[in-house]
This record gives sequence, C-alpha cells and structure tokens, in this order.
Amino acid sequence: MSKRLVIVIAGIALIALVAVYSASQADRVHKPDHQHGDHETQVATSATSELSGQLQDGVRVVKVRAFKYGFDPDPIVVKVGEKVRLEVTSSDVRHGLGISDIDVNVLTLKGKTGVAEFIAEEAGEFHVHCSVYCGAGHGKMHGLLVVLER
Ligand SMILES: [Cu+2]
Repeated sequence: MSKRLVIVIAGIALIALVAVYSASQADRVHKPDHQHGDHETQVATSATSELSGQLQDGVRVVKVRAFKYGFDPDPIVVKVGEKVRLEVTSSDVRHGLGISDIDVNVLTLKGKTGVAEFIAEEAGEFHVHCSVYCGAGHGKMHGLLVVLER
C-alpha cells in the first residue's frame, strides 16, 4: 500500500467518525425527553435543579396536577424571594395541596383549578401534603417544594 493511499483511507475514516459522532450528538439534542438507560440519572438530576413553571410579570406561575396519589411536578422548584402562584388542578377527585410550613392550602376538584399565591421567603425544602381525604392512598400523597438559594 502506498503511503498516499494510507493517508487517504485514514482521512476517510476520520470523516466517517466525525459524521457518526455529530449525528449522535444531534440525536441527543432532538430527543431530550426520550432518553433511556444511562442518561436517566442525568435527566433526574437536572430536573430537580430546574425551576418549575414560567415567570409571568415577575410571578413564578406553576401549574400543578394533583392526582391519586401525588402531585406533578414533584418537586416544585422555585427561587427564594420569588412571588409564586400555584395553579392546582385535579385530574380525578377532590384534593388539596397543603404546605403547612408556609401556610398554603388550596383545594381543587376534578378539572377545577385552585390558586395559591405566596412569597418564597425562606430557602429550603418544604413538605407538601394532600389536605383533603381522597381515598386509600391519601396518607401517602406527598410532594416537595424546593426553594433554592439565589
Ligand atoms: Cu388526599
């Protein structure tokens, strides 16, 4: 094999490698919600550090779904100092989203949205519970509010 041919083959191999690599990168970018296997840990970690909902006129609006037996999103993540508006909608029966530590209690019926507004004054983790008896799993219906430091 001539030296020149070897260089050409090496060049083609390199181009192929780069093409495969960038294709796999593009795949990742396009499917952030469909990652499986070893990517799952990474997704879970970034989900807990991401802020929930959207800022609207300086208010963090978070749409929360209450269901038998939990809340979505869970955890609800906000930043300290933010004014927070929780719009809680049940997808099945009557529920309540209660956060005892910050005196929040909002009721919701199936398809009906209850709203709670508060200022996240203190950083930390606050226990969320269901404040309305909703069935056998009611006692296990918990969630978490995470208030991140600035
Ligand atoms: Cu309940």
